Amino acid sequence: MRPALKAEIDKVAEVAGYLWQKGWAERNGGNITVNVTELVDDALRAMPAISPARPIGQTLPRLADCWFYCKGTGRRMRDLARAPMANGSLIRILPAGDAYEIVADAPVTPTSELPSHLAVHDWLIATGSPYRASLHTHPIELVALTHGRPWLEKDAATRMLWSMIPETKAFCPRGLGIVPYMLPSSVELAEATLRTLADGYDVVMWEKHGVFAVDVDIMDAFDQVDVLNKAAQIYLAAKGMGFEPEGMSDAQLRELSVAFHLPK
Ligand code: 2HA
Ligand code: ZN
Repeated sequence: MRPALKAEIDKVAEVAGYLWQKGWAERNGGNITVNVTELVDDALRAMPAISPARPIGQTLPRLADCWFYCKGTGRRMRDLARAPMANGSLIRILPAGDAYEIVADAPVTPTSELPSHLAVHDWLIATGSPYRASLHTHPIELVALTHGRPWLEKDAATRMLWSMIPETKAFCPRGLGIVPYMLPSSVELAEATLRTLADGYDVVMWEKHGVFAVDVDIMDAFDQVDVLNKAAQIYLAAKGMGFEPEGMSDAQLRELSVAFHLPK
């Protein structure tokens, strides 16, 4: 395997370990897909498939001949951290963009969320985005927040989380998009996620379930979720001490945006 591709998969394994350590990845919770097309060499391209072609369930012509590393369905993040190619696989999308085949290393079936992840990757390509990684995980304090009705109002959680510690706005400058509760793995959830990403968020909160994040690579996607969840922990720590945290002021948040050239 080319060193650049191995390095990218090693990053996925490192992040999978963090997800487990943080308690965000119970059992087989969460999934990861990374578009590795630019990292695949001719030797790998020439390799025969080790699975029959399987339908994606939709046609995504922009993904024709693209390659993805995908966590395996039912696999545990804590196992993927040790053995990424035994708990995930490299797949190739067929030229028609409606089916995929597994190429390496083992015939590990990709995440059950593959259709929604691939729809997001297709949209990222359509918009000319440099983002190549998508992450779904269950960060405890962020999920807890979505059990409080006021935090589900558009940008209410974003405003509060940004105001807990300056790093949050600096490193998650587009904030936290909100998707109301929908059945896991449903087409409706996938479509609502895409709409919310298209609204300009990199991290989307699924009410009472988890987050879906995109970024240039898996480490950056993880970092955005990590800073948001840290802010939620600070909020809850202050509440646990028995008071409502003051939060940074609007003026202080504006000052930060100017100093760091942030988009919002
Ligand atoms: O893949 O977390 O929501 C397991 C999940 C689905
Ligand atoms: Zn989930």
